[in-house]
Amino acid sequence: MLTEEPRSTASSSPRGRAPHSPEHPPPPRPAPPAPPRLTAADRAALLRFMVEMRTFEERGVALYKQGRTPGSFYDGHGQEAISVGAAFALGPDDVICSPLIRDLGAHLVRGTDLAQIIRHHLGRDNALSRGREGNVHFGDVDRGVIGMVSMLPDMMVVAVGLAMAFRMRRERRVALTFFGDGATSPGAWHEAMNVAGLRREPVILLCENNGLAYSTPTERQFAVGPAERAKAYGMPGVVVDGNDVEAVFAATHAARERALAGDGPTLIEARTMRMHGHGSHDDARYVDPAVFAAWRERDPIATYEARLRAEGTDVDALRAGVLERLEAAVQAALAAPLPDPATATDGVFADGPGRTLGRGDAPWSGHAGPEAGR
Ligand SMILES: Cc1ncc(C[n+]2csc(CCOP(=O)(O)OP(=O)(O)O)c2C)c(N)n1
Repeated sequence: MLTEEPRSTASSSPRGRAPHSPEHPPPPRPAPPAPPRLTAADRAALLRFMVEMRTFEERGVALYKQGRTPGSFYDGHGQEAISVGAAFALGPDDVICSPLIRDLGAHLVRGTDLAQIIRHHLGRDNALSRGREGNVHFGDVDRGVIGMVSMLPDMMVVAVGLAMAFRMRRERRVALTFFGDGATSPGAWHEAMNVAGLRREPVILLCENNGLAYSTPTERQFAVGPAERAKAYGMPGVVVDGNDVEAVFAATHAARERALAGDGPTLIEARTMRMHGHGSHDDARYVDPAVFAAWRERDPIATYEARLRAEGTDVDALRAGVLERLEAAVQAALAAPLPDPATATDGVFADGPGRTLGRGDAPWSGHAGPEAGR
């Protein structure tokens, strides 16, 4: 059974150190280390994950419109740099709880096979949930990725709980959770922020601020932005360009270092734009076309691709490889069997021992710390 380390005396904080009240500020810490240098192979991998995400999602929208995808279809067009850059900064034992509907890139970086995800979207039997759910609530526990629930922002609470368990077990790992700007309004967000900040849990709270909660613009949603509010909960709030994959990587890496050093959570507010409606059923007519046009100039893939091309990466070959793998996986998924309706309730309820979280197997190249590549 887990037991909490001794605490609650007047002179000790939840971490057994001096409380960081205004009278007892925490000792100054050295500046965070510079972000690790990304190699050319790392950069190509970052671009490949983003291209994979967008190419698949464009295909997914088409399949949805052809009536071949059950349920609806959601995508992260314009936001690819966030889930890819953040997941790339994690170590294999860290946990993502959870990638949301715009975070396919995080699944790919963790090592979940794209073909598996395509089968899942098409509701096939040999897929992640074996056709048991639409297409948004999937995870991959074997790779340390917990699936989401739709209630905003309930996964924040779960992520903070995971981080608490890591800390109590003295494990050197962090939890990362994604959420939208819309998720910062309900009460659970404030509860999670409060506990995370108070107890200095090793959690990274990544807000994808795309300016819209469904059709509600942020100026009609909150008076103070998420990063500023973070300070009120005792953690830094870092604003980062959510369309710059390396900026997201660097911010997440720094937040991870901070968490591993015992300094607690960081809220990262990645500013971006959702370049479609909320889902394939939403034509986003509530967004001024000029706003889309301005953000299109800052497209995270086009800008990064131009940079890598100038540095000598064979972007055309990279894209051709992605397309070839994608088409093969789509065709195989379309030919794969649907589940037998008689088994619809099999595996829906937990009936065995709990499963242990597995590790991601993304192609880290040393930047995630000494444990990378173990
Ligand atoms: C508690 C709760 N209320 C309402 C909804 C319906 N809903 C689903 S997504 C969404 C908007 C989410 O906006 P945001 O968090 O900014 O994420 P984005 O879709 O912009 O990525 C809403 C209102 C929900 N899932 N949960």
